[in-house]
Amino acid sequence: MLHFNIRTALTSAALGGAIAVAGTAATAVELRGWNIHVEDYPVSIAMESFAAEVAERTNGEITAKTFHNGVLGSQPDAIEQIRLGVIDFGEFSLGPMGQSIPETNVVSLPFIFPSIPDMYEMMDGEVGEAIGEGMIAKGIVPLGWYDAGARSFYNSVRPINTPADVEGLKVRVMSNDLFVGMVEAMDGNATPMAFGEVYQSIKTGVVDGAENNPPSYESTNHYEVAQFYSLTEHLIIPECLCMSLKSYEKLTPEQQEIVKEAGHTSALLQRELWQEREAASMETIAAGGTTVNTIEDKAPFQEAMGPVYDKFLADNPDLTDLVNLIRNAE
Ligand code: BDP
Repeated sequence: MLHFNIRTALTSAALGGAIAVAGTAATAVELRGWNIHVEDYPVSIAMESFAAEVAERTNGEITAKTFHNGVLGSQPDAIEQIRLGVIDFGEFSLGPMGQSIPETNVVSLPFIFPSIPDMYEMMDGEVGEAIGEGMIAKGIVPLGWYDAGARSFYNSVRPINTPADVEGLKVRVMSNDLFVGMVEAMDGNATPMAFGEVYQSIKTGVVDGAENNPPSYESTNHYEVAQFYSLTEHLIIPECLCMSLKSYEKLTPEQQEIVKEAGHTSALLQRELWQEREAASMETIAAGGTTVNTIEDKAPFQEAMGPVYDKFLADNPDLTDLVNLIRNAE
């Protein structure tokens, strides 16, 4: 199953359809969507296809307009706004969600997924269900899990081959204490910062670098200012096309079904587009003069993450089973 079984979780959240149905059937609804990426990014194209399917299948009763390029605000702010229903839908990394939805943090633990295919499989199964329930409890309904590949470090100072190479580097991280801990575990200096500020901050030396997947490193032009890209692949964080529970509840059951199905289809498209863009981004990066290095032995990085796991499990004992479910998966 590609996407989370929303019906089960919604029933257990005692929402039912009753409140939603009353009076909304014939009203035209215009949904506002948040997206941080540029318009030709795989996420953005998939969001447009989601909107097109929804409009077509509801005969224009629901239209969905996506605001690309982060014009509706930073990701941490947008996560709060979608919970409040100020924004109706959006595409989020589960990374910054961890500050308000603890369950999402399990996929922000460094090296938790052995590979990207494993991530897909687990997000499409029990792990995705558990995380989705946590999200719904906080007012966000997942419609489809999107791919964001693996994140690696880049900086303007030196290639990273071992955790010791991170020592002393000023590294921008997404807004989540887990990522601060991750960089500090290698004696780097972590700076949480909005995505949109990173280019200028690297350029002016406020930070030495950051970490991200190839399409984001490329589409933001970070590769022009931080020319060492070291393929640590330390984070495989899935992303989510999601809807505000408040907005979702205003739809009729039929409309909810359409929105879920369109979310599912858009995720299939996004995953395909992602593969293509990742390859294209690596080519652009290489042509732009970046020095890319692979990491022969990732074990020292994985070992360095011991304290990050210890702290996380000590702070969130109730998530131990979920962490183990991922770690022990065959
Ligand atoms: C990208 C994610 C985006 C994040 C960004 C970041 O797709 O949602 O905002 O990384 O590093 O890969 O902030």
